[in-house]
Amino acid sequence: MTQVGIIMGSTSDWDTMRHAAATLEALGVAHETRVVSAHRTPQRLYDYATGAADRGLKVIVAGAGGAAHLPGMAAAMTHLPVLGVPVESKALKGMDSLMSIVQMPGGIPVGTLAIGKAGAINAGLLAAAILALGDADLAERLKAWRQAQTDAVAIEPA
Ligand code: RP5
Repeated sequence: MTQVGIIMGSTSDWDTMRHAAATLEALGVAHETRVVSAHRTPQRLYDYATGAADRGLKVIVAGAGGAAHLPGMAAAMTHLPVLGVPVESKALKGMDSLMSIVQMPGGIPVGTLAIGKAGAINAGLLAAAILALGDADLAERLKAWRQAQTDAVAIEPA
C-alpha cells in the first residue's frame, strides 16, 4: 500500500523531488509521485489533499518553488504530516520558496526542509522515520541506511 505521497508544483520540480523518491525507494517505502499545482490545478490539489488519508497515505512530501503555497495549502486540507521542500528558484535561489513554506501561521504546521536536493533527501528520510515509528522492519532498514552512510566517511581525505 502506498504510504507516502510526493507532490510537486510543476514537472520542473522533479529534478529536485526525484531525490525524495530515490531515498524512499532505497528504504523500501511505497510512494507515489504527482504534479499538483496550487494555482494552476487547484481542484487537483483539493482532491489530492482531502482524499489522501482515506486512500491510506501516511505522509505527504510537497515540493514547490517561488510563491510556494503548495505545502501549506495541502496541510490545510489534511491532518497527515506534510513535509515541505523549498525548490530552488531562478530569481531568488529558493529563499522565496523557503520563506513561503516555513512561515506558516500557528495552527497548520508544515515541516520545512532545506532548499533543493538536500531538503528532498531529508524529506524522504523524515517520512521514513515517521513511518518507522510503527514499522520495526523499516526502522531496521533506516538504521542500516544511516550506518552505511557513517561507514562511507573516509578517515583521511583521498
Ligand atoms: C512553482 O513555480 C513550481 O513549484 C515551480 O517550482 C515553479 C516554476 O514552475 P514552472 O514555470 O517551471 O512550471 O509553482
